[in-house]
Amino acid sequence: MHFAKLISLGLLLLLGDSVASSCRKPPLRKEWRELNMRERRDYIGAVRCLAALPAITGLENAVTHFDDFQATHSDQTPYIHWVGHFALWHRYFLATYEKALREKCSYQGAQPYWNWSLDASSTDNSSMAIYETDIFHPVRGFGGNGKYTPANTTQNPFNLTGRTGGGCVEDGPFTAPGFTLAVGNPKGQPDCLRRDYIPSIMNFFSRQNLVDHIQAQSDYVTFARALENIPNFSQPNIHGSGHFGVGGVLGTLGNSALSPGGVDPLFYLHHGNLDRIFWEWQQKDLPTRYHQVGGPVTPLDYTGVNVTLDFEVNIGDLAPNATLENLLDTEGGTLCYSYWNNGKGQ
Ligand SMILES: [Cu+2]
Repeated sequence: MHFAKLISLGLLLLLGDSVASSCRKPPLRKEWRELNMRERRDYIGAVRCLAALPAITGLENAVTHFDDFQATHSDQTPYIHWVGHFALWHRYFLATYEKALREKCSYQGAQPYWNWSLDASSTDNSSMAIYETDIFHPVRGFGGNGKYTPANTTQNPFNLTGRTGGGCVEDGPFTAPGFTLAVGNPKGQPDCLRRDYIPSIMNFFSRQNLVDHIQAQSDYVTFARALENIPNFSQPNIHGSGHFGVGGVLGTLGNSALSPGGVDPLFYLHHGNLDRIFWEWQQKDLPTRYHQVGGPVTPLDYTGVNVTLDFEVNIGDLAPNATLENLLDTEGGTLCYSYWNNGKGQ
């Protein structure tokens, strides 16, 4: 009697568990500096592996599977920024990249993020300290800046000042010719990864007070709008921090030909932090924030049609379309990851 009861209880538990979610043991994302040296090596090795696999999408100029992701982002760029689905499109894109690293390149860990607010100077916009952390270390991170290269007005349409680089990244794991980017360049002439640090943007756009302001928003629509702010360099927006603070004008992340930035391997750590900020905001009221979206379907059209829970995002051949509702829960089955120590770090 007792035994039979135990068995049926066990069956019920098993059943309940499998119905509740198909996401078991979600990879736990950490800040880059929380990874030990072996974990960092594994992650960088997996990115290099992705960049050695052949392209599968057939998108223009894509040669490697790493290019596939860059080409998908470039293709979709006109539809996925300053819209209600900005955060969820990028969440899906990033999770698909994480999945590719794990499934195609035997990576065992989670997608790391770069919490730039930890390093931004709160008083000195010209401080270079943010670039002197392990993120940009040649061995413990992703390598550093390119050599200073002048830019003309066509290349610098926003007339950004304070550029410090623009040439090929010279050290670390992503230098040419071992690592090159085919998308956005003439066929058969892949370019090196370039960086063009602009410290004033990096420090000004990454500060914790901006993140606090965004996370204090009471609903999805105001949160999403605060997250992107306006496409104007006179006002800080945290999305612009990594893009233009690292990519500047001639760098891969800031390159306006690949608007709003090509895909430096650091793109995924920068967007990882935006997703962590979004995830943390969701945790404050999960019952509501697992089921709430809004904001414009068309970029910057704040009085027009809003996205709804059944709105589908598309990342081309990288993964099937997904509804926004399915992307709100990072452990709901369509997605399966979470954040280590509630995204709070050590
Ligand atoms: Cu984007």
